[in-house]
Amino acid sequence: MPVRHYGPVPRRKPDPWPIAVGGKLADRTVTTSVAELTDITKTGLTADLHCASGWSCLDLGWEGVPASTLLELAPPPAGVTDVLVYGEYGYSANVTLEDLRSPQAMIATALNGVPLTAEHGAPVRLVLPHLYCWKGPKWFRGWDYITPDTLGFWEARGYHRLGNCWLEQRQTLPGPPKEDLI
Ligand SMILES: Nc1nc2c(c(=O)[nH]1)N[C@H]1C(S)=C(S)[C@@H](COP(=O)(O)O)O[C@H]1N2
Ligand SMILES: [Mo]
Repeated sequence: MPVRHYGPVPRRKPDPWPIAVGGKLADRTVTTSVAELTDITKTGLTADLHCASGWSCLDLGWEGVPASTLLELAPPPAGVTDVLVYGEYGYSANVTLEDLRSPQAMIATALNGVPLTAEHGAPVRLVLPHLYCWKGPKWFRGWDYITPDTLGFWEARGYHRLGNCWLEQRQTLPGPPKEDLI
């Protein structure tokens, strides 16, 4: 499995690893930790991981907590349709609430029977199998409730707002007209 990310692998792994859900549309910020979440529920998931640059890893065995558990702890304010999910050091991706509510959306702590390694996102990463995996931060730190015009790290640089891999939503820009291609 390739290792792919922007920036450094975090050197410190505080225990408890804090997770915060809030943002300016929320009336309060809910803080929790990986340990607290795994105490509530634990689940497994077999899913593929698709990178927008063209590779996929099939049938990965994830273990962790359904994203719905965190959504229940910190419910979205009325009328909110989008979140900005965060990783350590400010990495972010915008995701629709509908995508985050997917039954396969998971906050994963282990892969193929062993805890995540540092370079694959220890202690926790967000897994959204139907979206390109830039939408799933490694070293996951929570999310903010946002308006749909707020973009994440790659989305602000031209990557797709939705990023559904089955629809091949990689770039937002339309690209050159066909007659310009040689
Ligand atoms: N925090 C963080 N998470 C990230 C990224 C990143 O740059 N920072 N890159 C994403 C991209 S583009 C990919 S392909 C996957 C790679 O996961 P892997 O290194 O475990 O294969 O992590 C995703 N999660
Ligand atoms: Mo990627």
